[in-house]
Formats: sequence, structure tokens, C-alpha cells
Amino acid sequence: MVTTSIGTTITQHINEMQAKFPKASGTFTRIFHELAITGKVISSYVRRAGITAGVTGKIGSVNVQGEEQANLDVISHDILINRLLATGMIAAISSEESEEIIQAEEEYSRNAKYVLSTDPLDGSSNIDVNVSIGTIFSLLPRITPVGEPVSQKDFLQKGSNQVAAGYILYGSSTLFVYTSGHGVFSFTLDPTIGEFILSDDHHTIPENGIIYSINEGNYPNLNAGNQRILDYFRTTHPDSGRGYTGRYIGSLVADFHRNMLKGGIYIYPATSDGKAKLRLLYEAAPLALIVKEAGGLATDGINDILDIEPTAIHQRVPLYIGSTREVKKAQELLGTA
Ligand code: P6P
Repeated sequence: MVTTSIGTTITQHINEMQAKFPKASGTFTRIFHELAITGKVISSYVRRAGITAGVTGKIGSVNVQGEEQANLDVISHDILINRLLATGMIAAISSEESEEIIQAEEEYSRNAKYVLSTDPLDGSSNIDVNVSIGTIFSLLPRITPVGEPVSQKDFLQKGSNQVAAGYILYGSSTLFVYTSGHGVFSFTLDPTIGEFILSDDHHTIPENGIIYSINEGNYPNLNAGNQRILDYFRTTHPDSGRGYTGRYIGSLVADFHRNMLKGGIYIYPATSDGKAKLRLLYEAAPLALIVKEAGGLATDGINDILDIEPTAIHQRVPLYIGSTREVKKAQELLGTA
């Protein structure tokens, strides 16, 4: 018998989640519907990057991070900003691609209850070589009074204050993964019908793994503690008597997602001069909320990522994130466990 069921769409899922919370006003639901649409639109650009003029390549400018901007960075930023602010449910957005926070223009948005931090397209240096890339988002409750302009302090909240976080992975398939504190849900985009279909309704990360993900080329620039970590993962898997398996494709969302499924650790340490690369608000904190909900850990080497009080919207932090055993081992080797 041919099944006619297409499974649970993200729309159904979001509506069902709202129904579980009688006091829910539907604001959250509206935001997530729009995030799903945004994922589909960005995915459509990513999937035809090589054949649509103006999508690949660099635009000849650098973002606030001093990183060259790819066309698709700016396209993704524009899509996300326009669609999410148009909901009237988001008061302002902080984006990797914009030095300043972007206030909603519409008067009605001044009363919105949420702000959003985002990396619209992380790993964009991989676009032209067809490696998976991703969108990361973090939803925070605003703390300034509604009706007043939003300020940076609405964004400078600990990661544990996030009401939701997620990523959209443009890989061999397009995945939408999120948590709002009630489990980690994963949806796969069915391109034949243009719908995200529920593919995992309670994702957990293995308590331990065999994978370590780090840019090995940074070894000479690492302090002794981080070199100890790298030496360990290269040589000493506790169950096999040899080393872990190195897997690193230089795209955080893709590396993180693989380790969420297979278990292991992703590390982007500070260099010995103390410089970190990854951003707290729209990379480390949202992924930390997801991994914690999935049973894993995320730290800057000393503190739980979710406990860090941000001081700047583009603040960078070292990141050790993944299975509990490997993250704890990394902290032990750093001497901070
Ligand atoms: P490196 C991409 O720019 C990114 O922010 C992450 O997606 C990725 O894991 C990391 O930087 C790669 O950095 O220095 O290894 O090229």
C-alpha cells in the first residue's frame, strides 16, 4: 500500500508545541515559521550558487570581523533580517555581518518581546568549494521596556537566558535543528514538496565519541595546555588504545552537527596570545544551548559557555563543545577541570 503520509511538517510541529503552552501568545510560533521560510530561501540560493550570477565569490568588502564577505553572506543576511523583522515579533537583530544592532523600523515592532542574534551564513569561505555551511540563530527575551528602542544590553545576556537556539545546515540535505528547552528537534527539507519534515524528535549526543575536530595547523600557536589536548586526542582513545579520529572541514555547523550524531569534540582554542576566533552570541552560545539540551557540554576551557556574561555583541571565546567525556577530558588536560 502506498503511504500518503509526508510525516510531521515543521509547521505542524510548531503549532503542536504552542498548543502545549496555553499561555503562549503565538509570537514564538510566528518567529519559527519565518525562520523555516528563511532556511528554505537561503537553501535555494546555496543550492544554485554555482549557476546563479552574483551568488558565489567575494564582494570585495570585509565584515566587522575583518573577514572577507562572500556574496552569499550578504544575501543570507539580507533575507534573514528582512523576513524576521517583517514579522513584527523581533525588536532588533544582531548579525555577524553588521557592526551595529539592526532595530526594527516598524513602530509595531517596538513592542516586540524578543531579539535575535545570528550568523546568517557561517563557514562561507566553503561556499565556492561546495562544502556544507550553516545559519545559526539565538532568540533572547528583550530586557529593555517594550516601546523603547532596543539597546546592546538586550543582547548582552548569558546564554542560559536564550529562549531558543538553532541552526540550519546546508549539507547533503538541508536540516533545521533547534531547541527551546524541551528537547532537540531536527527537520529535513524535502525539496520535492518544499517542506521541513520532522526527522528526529529527541536528539541526544553520545556521552562519548571517537572524533576530535580542530585545525591541527594551529598547533604551534597553542599554549601548553591546548597542545596537551591535541597530543592526547591524536594518540589516546581510552577504548581503542590508539588515537581518536580527526574530522575537521572548517565549517562549524557541519563539524558540530556530525559530532552531535556520532559523538566527539569540536575545539577552537585561543592561540597562545589569548586571541579567540568564534563569536559568543551567535556561534558558541546557541550551539551550547543545543548541546546541553542534548546531554553534552560546552565550555571556553574554564566556564560553561551558557554562564558567560557577554561584554560585547561580537565578543569572541574559545570553544570546546561536544560529548561529556571528551569535553571533561579537555578541561582536565587544560588544568581547569
Ligand atoms: P579555521 C568559519 O569561518 C568559522 O567561523 C567556523 O565555521 C569554522 O569552524 C572555523 O571558522 C574555521 O576556522 O581557522 O580553521 O579556518
